Amino acid sequence: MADCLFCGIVGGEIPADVVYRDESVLAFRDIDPKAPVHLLIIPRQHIADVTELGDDGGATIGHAMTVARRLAQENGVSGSGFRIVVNTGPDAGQSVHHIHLHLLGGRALAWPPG
Ligand code: DGP
Repeated sequence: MADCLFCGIVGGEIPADVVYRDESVLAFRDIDPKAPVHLLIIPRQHIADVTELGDDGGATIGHAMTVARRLAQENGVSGSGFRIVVNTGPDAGQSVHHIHLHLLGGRALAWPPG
């Protein structure tokens, strides 16, 4: 989608530190990390947020979750623990309207989040 930052990363027009890619998802390091490990996992397809997920959207997100599990292992946080966050809409502070999983780990994470 035009004017979508993460579509620009998918298309290669915007540089990113990509750590994983396959036919349906891409994962890259967050530009403003909130934890020692802070990765974003996104579908290649433009979906704005969870409210825009279609009936078949669960498969894409399920796959993204599997990729997150693998990246948690590869980044050494699988045993210590990690958090997967999907901010949705204004009250959650979503700033990029292309659905993404945050994978956060490498430090103790407070609960509840702010
Ligand atoms: P959210 O607030 O949930 O929509 O998260 C958006 C995240 O995207 C935020 O943690 C910062 C990250 N981000 C914003 N712009 C860029 C960028 O150009 N490159 C990368 N790698 N991350 C970005």
